[in-house]
Amino acid sequence: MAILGAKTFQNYIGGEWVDAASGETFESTSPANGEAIGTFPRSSAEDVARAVAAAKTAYEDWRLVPAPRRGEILFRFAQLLTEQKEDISQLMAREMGKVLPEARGDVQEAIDMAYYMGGEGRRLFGQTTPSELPDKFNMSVRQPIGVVGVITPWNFPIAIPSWKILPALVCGNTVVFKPATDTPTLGERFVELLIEAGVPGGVVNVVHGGGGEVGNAIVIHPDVPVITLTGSRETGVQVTKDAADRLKHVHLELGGKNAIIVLDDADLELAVEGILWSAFGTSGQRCTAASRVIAQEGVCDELTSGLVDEAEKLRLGVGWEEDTDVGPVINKAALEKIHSYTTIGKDEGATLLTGGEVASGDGLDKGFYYRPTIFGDVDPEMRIAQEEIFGPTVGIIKVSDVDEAIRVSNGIKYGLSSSIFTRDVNKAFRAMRDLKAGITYINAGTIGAEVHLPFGGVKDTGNGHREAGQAALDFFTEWKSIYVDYSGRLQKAQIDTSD
Ligand code: UN1
Repeated sequence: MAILGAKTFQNYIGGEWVDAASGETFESTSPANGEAIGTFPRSSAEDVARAVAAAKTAYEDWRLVPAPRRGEILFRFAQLLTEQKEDISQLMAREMGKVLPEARGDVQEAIDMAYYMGGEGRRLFGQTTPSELPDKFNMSVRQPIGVVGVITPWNFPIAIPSWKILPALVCGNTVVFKPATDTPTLGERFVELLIEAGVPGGVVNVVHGGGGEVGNAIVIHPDVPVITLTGSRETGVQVTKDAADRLKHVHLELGGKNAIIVLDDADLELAVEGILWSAFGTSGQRCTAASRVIAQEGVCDELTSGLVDEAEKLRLGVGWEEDTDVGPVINKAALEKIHSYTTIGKDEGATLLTGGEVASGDGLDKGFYYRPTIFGDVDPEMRIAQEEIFGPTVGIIKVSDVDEAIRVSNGIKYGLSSSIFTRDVNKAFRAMRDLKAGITYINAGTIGAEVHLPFGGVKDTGNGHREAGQAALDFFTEWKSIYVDYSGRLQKAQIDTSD
């Protein structure tokens, strides 16, 4: 169903739609059925340089626009997104593959963020505090930093750009945005709506193309002091190294290997539901997806059979059909990687309980579909229990008590999301304290973060920064401390006393 036709799109630089300097292009196709979605400029460092120059010029005016006015543009953006929510969700089901209810959630997350950050236009609070000296006034204010390089993934093609671009803008920064090459149409639509909402030319620029060319050119450009990236650990390490010489501010949201703990006293039905949603929602392609289940021995068998029964009922198909539970994975390379982990798991001695194969028949051969996959008898040290698969694969690990459960949950290099199902409030509070992760859920799965709380993880999931919530403001501004001396004489802090 070609509702789009394969349109040709351009970059948006300094308020103008332009082709790549090279004139080269790439295609976006649907992972659901291979249909052509659009043709995009394959940009290079030259295009990035133009975009950065435009953003740098625009910054000098944008930083002086009163923050409440900047916030009002975000409110208009929220309204436009709301009006176009269904249309964009349909596009997302085609270009990215996720099922419609999740696509609507992705857009809703951006609407929520737009309202939240729009409101920040009238807050962006600093502090006032007494001075140690008489007739002196002290305060701290947030200041914008400059041009922000925004590099986003395909799995939340509207929500994640909103987490980065909207706080950057309300704080007074300008943006050079590189959307993922698997979902460029959605990135483009995001920018179109920002323009319609009233963002002036040059304040947001979009440059399409690959990480090696466009992403890297943004990261190393001397006039981009701030980089925010959601991607793989490997890319995060490389970006950190490339940005180090210029001491850039780098925000990273990287991998996860999130676990759901189910204790003997848990509500099993609820746990099964939470695991299915967290493991197979978005075909497992969330940083927050659950790819490990840590089950206490008293419930492990019952939980396992419940999970396998329910997983086998999930319907695979194109995301835009309302009765589809699980859509495709993003591309052929992802499908191959996911399947390679099935082989690895079998070779390591885990028991394949269901799935473990590329799905075919009923038109599924036209896209990239993988059967929801569950491994039993998983050892915490196996590769399938340690490495991020980013697909619909989950391994069940049996443990004897809550201490072992927490130890196993923490026994990975990542630390994004975590979860425990228990009716024992003491154990729940221990988990809240001891799970080494940026997010902990009690009696819910590992996915479903809300925009007004900090989002991110510990250990190899990031570098200490958070996005969303008030934490986002800390990344997209610099603090300035201001001292106003109205005594009319030179007063020396730490040296003069007030008597
Ligand atoms: C991601 O996969 O990088 O909490 C983001 C969640 C969503 C966002 C996931 N709100 O699962």
